[in-house]
Amino acid sequence: MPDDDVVTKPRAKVRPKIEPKVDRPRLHKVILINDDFTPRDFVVMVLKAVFRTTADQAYRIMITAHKKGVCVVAVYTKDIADTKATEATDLGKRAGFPLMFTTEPEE
Ligand code: TYC
Repeated sequence: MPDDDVVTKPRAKVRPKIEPKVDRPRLHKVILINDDFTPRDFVVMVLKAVFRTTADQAYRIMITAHKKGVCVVAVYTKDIADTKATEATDLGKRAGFPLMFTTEPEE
């Protein structure tokens, strides 16, 4: 049979891919809490300054917290989330407002 002459190159063995066993750090949400005293413009200013949002994003986050009571601002590693929440809360405190940011781990 002429086909007997055909030499098939052996295929390289496919090695199973070994996934590195590195757990990605858990992310933490920064949450904005509504209150009755902090002016809307002040909340927007803090969101832009600390979380680097656009004016539009800041307004949407502020108005969501205003209407629903809370709003997730962003997610970061724990250290950064805690630092930003403290920084933002302190800006309110220094201006005499009860503005409050908290953090919680993502599921
Ligand atoms: N509720 C505030 C007001 O009516 C505005 C506000 C919005 C304050 C969101 C805090 O997280 C907040 N002046």
